[in-house]
Amino acid sequence: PKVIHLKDYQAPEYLIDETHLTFELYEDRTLVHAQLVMRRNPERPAGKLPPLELHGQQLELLSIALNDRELGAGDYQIGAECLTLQPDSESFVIDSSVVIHPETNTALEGLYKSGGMFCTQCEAEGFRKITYYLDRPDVMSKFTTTVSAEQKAYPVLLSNGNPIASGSEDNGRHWATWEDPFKKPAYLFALVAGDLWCVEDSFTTMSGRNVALRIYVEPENIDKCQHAMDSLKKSMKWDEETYGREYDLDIFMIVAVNDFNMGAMENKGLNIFNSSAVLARAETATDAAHQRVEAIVAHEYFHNWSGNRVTCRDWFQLSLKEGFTVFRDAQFSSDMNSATVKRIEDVAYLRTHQFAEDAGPMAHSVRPESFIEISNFYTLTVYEKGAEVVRMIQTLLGKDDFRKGSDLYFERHDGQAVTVDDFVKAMEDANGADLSQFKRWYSQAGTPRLSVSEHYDAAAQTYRLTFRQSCPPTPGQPTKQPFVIPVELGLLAADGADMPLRLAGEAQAVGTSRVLAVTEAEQSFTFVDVAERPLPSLLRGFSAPVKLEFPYSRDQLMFLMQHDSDGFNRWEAGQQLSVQVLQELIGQHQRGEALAMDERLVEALRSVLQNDALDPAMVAEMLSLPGEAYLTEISEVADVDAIHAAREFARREIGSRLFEPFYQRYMNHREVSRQTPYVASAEHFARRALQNIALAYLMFSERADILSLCLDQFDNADNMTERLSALASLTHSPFEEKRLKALEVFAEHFHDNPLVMDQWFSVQAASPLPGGLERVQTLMQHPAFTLKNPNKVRALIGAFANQNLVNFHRADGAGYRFLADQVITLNAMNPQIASRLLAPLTRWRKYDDARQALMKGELERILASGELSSDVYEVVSKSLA
Ligand code: B3K
Ligand code: ZN
Repeated sequence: PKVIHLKDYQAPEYLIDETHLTFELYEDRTLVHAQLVMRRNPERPAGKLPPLELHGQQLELLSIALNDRELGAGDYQIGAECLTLQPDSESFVIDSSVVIHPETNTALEGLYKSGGMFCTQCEAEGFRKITYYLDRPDVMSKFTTTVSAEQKAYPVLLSNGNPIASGSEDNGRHWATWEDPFKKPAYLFALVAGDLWCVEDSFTTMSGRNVALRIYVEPENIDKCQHAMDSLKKSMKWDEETYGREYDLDIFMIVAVNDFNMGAMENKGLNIFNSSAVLARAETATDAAHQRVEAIVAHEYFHNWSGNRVTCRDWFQLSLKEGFTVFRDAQFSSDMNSATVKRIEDVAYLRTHQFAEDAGPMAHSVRPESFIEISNFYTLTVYEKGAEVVRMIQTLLGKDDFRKGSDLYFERHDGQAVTVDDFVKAMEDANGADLSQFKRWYSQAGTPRLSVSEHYDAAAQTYRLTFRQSCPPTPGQPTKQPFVIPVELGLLAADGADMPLRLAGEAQAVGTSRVLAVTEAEQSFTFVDVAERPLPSLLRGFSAPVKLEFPYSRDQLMFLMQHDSDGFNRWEAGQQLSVQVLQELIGQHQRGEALAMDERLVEALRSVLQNDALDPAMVAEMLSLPGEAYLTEISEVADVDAIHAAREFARREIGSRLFEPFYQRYMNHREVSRQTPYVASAEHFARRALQNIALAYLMFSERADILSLCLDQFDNADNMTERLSALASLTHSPFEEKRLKALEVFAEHFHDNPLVMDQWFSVQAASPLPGGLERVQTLMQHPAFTLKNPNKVRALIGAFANQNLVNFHRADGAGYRFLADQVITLNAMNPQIASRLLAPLTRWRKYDDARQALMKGELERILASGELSSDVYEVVSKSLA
């Protein structure tokens, strides 16, 4: 396999001004005709015409013509990845016809069939599986697309842009032609043909244009589109208000498909979505699913500017569109819901999963230097850390100046394929800022550590904070230069109030919460007029993606939990307190001692639980102990069993010590839920979140009356959030008979709803009760399960390997063997899913010697298993390096 390097980037030799495509869809083959109006790239050196290399994979060539002259076998060469020919003029037209086989395409890349419909996924390099083309994002072209298919099975024929013509033939077939007036790279191409129904609405843009909005789904799902439609309209409005971005076509379409490798795809004017990211209604989708739909609809819509109008020059720049768009969708979600809760969720996710990636064998910078398979680089680092990097730019510049920068970026680069450097340059030029050192966030991998020490001088009334930053080595990067780390902070007085902040040298205090930029390996800041010894609140809102170290005592953390004016840091103090307590329990378990938990955590949580002034969503977040995966990430060597035992013990202890307040909260909230029709809004999410976490804690009591409450909620809830939480609590409980009965009733009721069945698989896959692997193996035989559907693979196998740590890591290695077997099977079917599924095995360095050997053994077995896709090969070989 070939390694591709950023440093080797060259502009294309040829450009494609116009692309005219014709698809003839049949059950056993598809014919694709492509007419490409091409010319030499004026930006490349003049002189002799270089050969033209068109990308193409798995294509059966029927004919190819240059300027209407049919080419013979001697006029071109076909390899596994390219067709090469020699143009004889600066401008020319290529006509090609190929046969492809969407009906047998299980990789779900290029043109494929999902159930009874045809659909496409071209990003990153899927278009080359459709026709011969310059399949690279810096080649932007205007497309027209004609699709023809049998009318009865495929009444709906869609592509990018606006419909311009359609008709029927007398053989039962019909056709439609679509024209996209905007130049775009091939990765944004889309086609859909199927028997679909649509929900229709409209949006009037800021300049008064009317845009038709359509969500296409299979007929049985037509009642599950309203939430996505509402989310779309909110997103369109928000992007106008927040970024001044208006939609540009007369129609915007979303299509939901069941078999899809990721969440969704931002194809111009025709977004294609995993049905799990569109369909949502109270009875079948949880609150979390509703919020995910809202966020993904927004994300894909926002790409119309950050991605489509301004796109990436090459795939090393992926974070240009992804980091920025994740940042934009996070801002949107925090404006629509509780901003603090959204931040807590994002940070918990980043610290658990992206930090693990950054510490593992696949660690790479936000702008990677090289790759074997680009599909492997749609990562937490490119997306989530990329979003943090954009967020830091906003924190350093301030909101208004950030907006000036984004305005300049969109204006300057509209219609272009650009780089991360261009983005940063726009931010600099709009504000006269210098972000040259800051750009190390794009080039250096790894999670920086920031350790902080303090010195208070009572006589001088000064308070000095000293910051030391370092960053561990990552593959290919043994040493790192200092980052620019924005640290938002405040100083709390003994009464809990924020003190005014005046740095030495300043004429007066500037606010009570401010951002300091740490730029050196070691750097101190001295505050003056500090009348009493303060308690620092550091990295407010998680102002930088670093590991902060400050020697807080448990009492200080409890104080911050009560008083910090920053909501995020109140939660963070609680997490740190929990981590300290859990680590103590882990140690006790490892030494074979009886577990005994620090009272103070229980008391701190009691006061949170009894505080009616707090947003219930915040209370729910604060009552959630750090997850096992996070405890793993922060361990030097993770002791899976001790982590699980400690956390379970703590949860039981909290459940029993706080039984009364939990019971009260539960009864109150359940009563309101009973009397209120389902609403998908922050206030209602919050109530249900606290109700359900209370139920989970109460269930630890194993009391019959609590079991009845749980069963009642399971049987009678009018929404999936309550029903599924009750099922999850039962599934993790020792009431075997009730648990099996509930699972059976649920499956009976929802067997024809694949997305609900995914939840059913996940709940069981994640259950820590002994015998987890065997349960998962049995479930793989269930009629609703198939390896061909990525959602099913994620729901069952993914949930087992990522969320059921005690069972996956069982000491005999059977969990690892099982996962490797699935990876080997999927490697041939769907390389992208196979490569993602194997991530847990790549983390072998975190475990004890025996487990390390077992995990590596499975990676070696995958490597030796035969012909590997580039996707799986890259991840396995790098993990063993
Ligand atoms: N841009 C797509 C991801 C495509 C992944 C291709 N392997 C979805 C998104 O980030 O919006
Ligand atoms: Zn995206």
